Amino acid sequence: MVPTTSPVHPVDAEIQASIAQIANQFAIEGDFVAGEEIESGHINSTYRATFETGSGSQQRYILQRINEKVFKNPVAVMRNVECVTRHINWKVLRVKRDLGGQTLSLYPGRGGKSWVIGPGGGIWRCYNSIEGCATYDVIENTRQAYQAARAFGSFQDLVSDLPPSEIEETIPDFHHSRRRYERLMKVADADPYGRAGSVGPELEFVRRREDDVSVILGLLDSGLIPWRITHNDTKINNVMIDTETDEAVCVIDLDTVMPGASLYDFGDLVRTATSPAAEDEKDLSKVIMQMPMFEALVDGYLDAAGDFLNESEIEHLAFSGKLISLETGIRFLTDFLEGDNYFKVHHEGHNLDRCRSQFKMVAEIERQQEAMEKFVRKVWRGKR
Ligand code: GN1
Ligand code: MG
Repeated sequence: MVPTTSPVHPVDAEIQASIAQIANQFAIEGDFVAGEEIESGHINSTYRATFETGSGSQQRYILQRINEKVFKNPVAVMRNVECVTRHINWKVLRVKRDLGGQTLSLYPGRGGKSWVIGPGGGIWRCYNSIEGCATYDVIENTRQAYQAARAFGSFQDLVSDLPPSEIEETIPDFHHSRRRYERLMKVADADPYGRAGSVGPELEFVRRREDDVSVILGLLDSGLIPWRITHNDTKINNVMIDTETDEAVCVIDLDTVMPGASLYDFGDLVRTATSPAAEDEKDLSKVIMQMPMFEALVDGYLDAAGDFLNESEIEHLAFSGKLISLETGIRFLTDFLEGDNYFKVHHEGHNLDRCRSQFKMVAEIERQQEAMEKFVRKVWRGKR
């Protein structure tokens, strides 16, 4: 069976010492006890540090190193994250009056910033650890799907009144699927690692769907759907879920919060939450778009975001799952052809495995798109 929650690993003495050294630069109380690695995400490196206070109680913290190959301006990323976490904390307290929930907060670092420089260089930050929760790489039931989608819908609502001028575009054209398409075709022609010969069917799969990559961009350009502040990386392991109640407690990974389309966020949920298989599953018969999971996503998302989405956004919810699966597959394939520079890989051909499972998801959605759209219309009518 596919393990569902993201794994946590012990680390050796040298890494323990580095974690301690970094943690001790943040304004956290007590003494360092232990550190461990949290294996989650393809970009940043994440550790958890446990501290003991004078009274003997233990407190955990999340330390994260920003990947500077991906985020060329990590200080701008930190400015965005500061702005978003402060705004959410403010809004949850003052507007929503929801004092019981857990939200992400940054701890101040030595030197007056919200980040510090680690022993080997690099920008590190420290967050509170959201307790009693786990992140899931594969979702277990429809309640989790409903909860996750509602949490991301609420997140879009929470950041909806952030002034766009406060948020920098930390990765330009992040969801510009047309440019992602063009870059793939260019690298396939140049073929710097001699790998293009092995991916003919995958390239053909993408070419046949060329028109799809311009659909959401066209809606944005024509004003049919609005630019919003969006999360942009709503894969299912970017929401903390209470391990007892399955309630979604807190949205994490705020590095790509930028202006975008609401559909990017919903689409990535469809890509990652409707299949019982891992993102890199090699047995493609296991990669399936499960209708009950999709239905739970629609219910959860519209319960939180139904009031502010417009008709055109609603009409494209099912399509958004297809587009983001296609776009993510294109990105994995591009990285494979470019020599695996962007996403962390754990074996040869890893990006190609990931690409193939994304394309299987595209095909699954195409097969069921009509039924998916019908379900969305039904829920939408019920809400108006
Ligand atoms: C990366 O960091 P992580 O694993 O949450 C990537 C996303 C992709 C995702 C694919 C900054 O997200 O865009 O959809 O991998 N993040 C960045 O699993 O590129
Ligand atoms: Mg991320």
